[in-house]
Amino acid sequence: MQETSTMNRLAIFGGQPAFKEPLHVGRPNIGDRQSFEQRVTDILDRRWLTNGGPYVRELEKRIAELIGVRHCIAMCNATVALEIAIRALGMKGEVIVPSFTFVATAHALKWQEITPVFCDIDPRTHTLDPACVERMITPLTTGIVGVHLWGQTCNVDALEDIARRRGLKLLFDSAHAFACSYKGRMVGGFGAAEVFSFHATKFINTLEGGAVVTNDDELARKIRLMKNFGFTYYDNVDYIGTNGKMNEVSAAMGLTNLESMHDFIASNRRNYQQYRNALSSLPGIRFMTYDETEKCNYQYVILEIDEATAGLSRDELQKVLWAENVLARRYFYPGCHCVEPYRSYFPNAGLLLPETEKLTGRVMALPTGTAIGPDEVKRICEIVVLALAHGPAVHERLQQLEDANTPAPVGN
Ligand code: T4K
Repeated sequence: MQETSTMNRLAIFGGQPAFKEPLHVGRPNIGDRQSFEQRVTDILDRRWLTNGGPYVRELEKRIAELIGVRHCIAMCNATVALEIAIRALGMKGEVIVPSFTFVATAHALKWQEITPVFCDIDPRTHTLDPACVERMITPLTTGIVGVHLWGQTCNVDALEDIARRRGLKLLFDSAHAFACSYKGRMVGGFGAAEVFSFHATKFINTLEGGAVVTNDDELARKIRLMKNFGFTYYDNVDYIGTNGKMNEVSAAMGLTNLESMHDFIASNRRNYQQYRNALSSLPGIRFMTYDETEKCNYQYVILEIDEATAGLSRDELQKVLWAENVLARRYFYPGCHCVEPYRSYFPNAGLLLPETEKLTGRVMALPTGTAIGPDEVKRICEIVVLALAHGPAVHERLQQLEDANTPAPVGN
């Protein structure tokens, strides 16, 4: 009896939603406002707003020092940074890439008529499975784009070995892995180049932004030209280029946020540990864990829900959470191979992607970041525990709601 009344507190049974305001995955981390405002004032006073201004140059220098690379080229976002890096590396034909990533990774290739060849992942790390990469290589393959998803690094050694042996260019989409390390070295120094995202939702944001980092002097020179229309000097264009420049206000935000980087990591790590303590031993739940000897930004809290053991599917659990105003996300459902234009190009790609297909039905990202505190995490965990403890009743209730045509809202 008492059990049922507790269960009835869930919003899907008519209880008050746990939160008045929605809790998002991806609320921006924001550093010291006064420092940011001071920098914006400086920008306005200087009237130097973009085109390689002093804050952009300072940000590039700070990032290169932090990562330990020779070059950092700041850009307007990571998608354009990927496009430019791919082009500067001379990738063409086919490039091997995971399907289990944000669609921008695949689009950056297809945008320039390169075929993304989707490769399966290691279910433990959610990153490219090197054995699958090797099997996907054809005479048309020119490169590999690995993605360090959730700050979980790829098997860099194995991918570098394949790239060397097979004469392929290796680029990393490191959008999620700023301030993370692999074997004690900072992400950013691997492959031919790596690309960071500084989008609002990322660990360090520049509002919108991204960067290419590399130790290759010639590649860096090319990328610098390409992101500025190919200009080598006033009136002199030496190269085909585009506009990939970062502006000064974005750089000011980046510099401000970098100053709070350790506080952001501390908040993220505290949330991560709290979620992990409360949820990781639940039957049917697998919690994404990280090598504690490496650096990690803990920007994502990732669960996998095995319906057979948990008693609820990922989508059911997400509906329960959305009804409580906890907007957990199904990143990256349904996988790039299942969205256009790739679905039409490769209708049977799923047959070669069994781990990706399994994971896209199970994975869920929970709200974290500096906008979320221990009270919120505690309440979210209580909801998950309660829902899973009453799997059959929750399942039945969701079915009733659906039959009554009032499904709880759901998004990715
Ligand atoms: N490679 C990978 C592996 C990536 O994950 C991404 C981007 C890229 C490449 C490309 O990087 P960029 O070109 O964007 O630099 C979001 C972001 O838009 C996207 O940047 C990010 N990955 C992806 C993982 O997440 P959506 O479609 O989920 O965005 P949206 O609008 O639903 O935002 C997520 C949540 O964040 C919202 O529910 C609310 C919250 N939010 C968002 C913004 C923009 C805020 O609270 N404040 C904000 O200002 O893609």
